[in-house]
Amino acid sequence: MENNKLYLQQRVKTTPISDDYQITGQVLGLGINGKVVECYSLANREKFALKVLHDCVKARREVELHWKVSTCKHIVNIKDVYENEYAGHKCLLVVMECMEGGELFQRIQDRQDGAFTEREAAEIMRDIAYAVKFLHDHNIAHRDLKPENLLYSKPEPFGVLKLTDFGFAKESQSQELSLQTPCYTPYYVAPEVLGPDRYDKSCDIWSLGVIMYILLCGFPPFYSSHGLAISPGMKKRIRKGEYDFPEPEWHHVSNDAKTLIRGMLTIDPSGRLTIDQVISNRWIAQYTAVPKTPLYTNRMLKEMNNWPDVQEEMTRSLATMRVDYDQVQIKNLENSNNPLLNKRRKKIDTASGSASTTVRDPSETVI
Ligand code: I85
Repeated sequence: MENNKLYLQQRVKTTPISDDYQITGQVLGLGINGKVVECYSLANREKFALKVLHDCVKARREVELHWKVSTCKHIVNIKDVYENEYAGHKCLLVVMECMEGGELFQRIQDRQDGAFTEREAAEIMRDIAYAVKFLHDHNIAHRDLKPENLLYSKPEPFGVLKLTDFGFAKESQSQELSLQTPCYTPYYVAPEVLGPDRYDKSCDIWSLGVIMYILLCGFPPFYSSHGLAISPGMKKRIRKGEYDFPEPEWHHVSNDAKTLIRGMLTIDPSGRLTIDQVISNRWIAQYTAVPKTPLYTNRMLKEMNNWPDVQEEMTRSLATMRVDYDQVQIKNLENSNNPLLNKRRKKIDTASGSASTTVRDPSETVI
């Protein structure tokens, strides 16, 4: 943690951003945490996107985590970060590569020449899964994987698909635990102590499942037919994992694709696929062998004039999921009644600081 802070402080510029960039009034997007506007490098007139955040702990965390993973090909790259006073407020100004191709589903909807195919969907899923693997390998859960955070770097037919917005990203506890609590040997660690890490990451896998479902048919797996966003009935269906693959849209979609979706849309987070299992699934790993079955997706997206509702709904269910999973974690840690862990706790209480409760060789620690 200390190292990360140092890393961020070292690279945040405190000089005025106007020394290096010209900020135009053009708004590219509105996030919950800040506005994204267009700017140009004074050095070479190159266009960039600038995200303006209120300088606070949450904003620092967003920038820190985003910066850490911004070397990934499928994650929007951070170019510079400034800490400037702006309109009387301390702000963090994040200069990013400008994604000029717009949002993923807008691009699919705008498609003119022929139908979007299952193979194309598989390639897109592989790209998103790569970004998620990069994050999870760095012990970071994104927790806000949704269509509007998936952008193309250049307009059709070019561009690379990238993930953005780390406003809800969370570093897994596992690494910190190993640094801060060196008193657990692997034998005494209750599974739920290792649990939180998995729950945060499994939230991303659920989202991947929802995105894959929409890619293959153009509508989400859980949707209230009467058009009202998140009804009690829909919430119940999500909790029970009740969705299907309706005809005619799903008729020609491969069983491999449906099986993969089921693995990601599993209610029990501990039974859900991990990102490594997703990446090695043959529909993803061998996407070039996936049939070029034409899909209903672009037609459905065009006809459905309630895309904002779909987005809003996904935003809300992600919020619910983050809250639910956080509660599960707190509960698990406090209520943990594993006999071995209790014994260990007693031992720590009575002999705190003694050599027997300390892992001397850090390589022994698995968490
Ligand atoms: N470029 N969620 C929706 C945008 N380049 N956008 C959002 N959180 C972020 C906006 C609201 C994502 O962190 C967002 C964030 C960062 C970006 C971002 C980053 C880099 C862009 C909130 C564009 C763009 C640029 C030129 C043209 C076009 C889009 O958004 C378009 F094609 F749409 F015309």
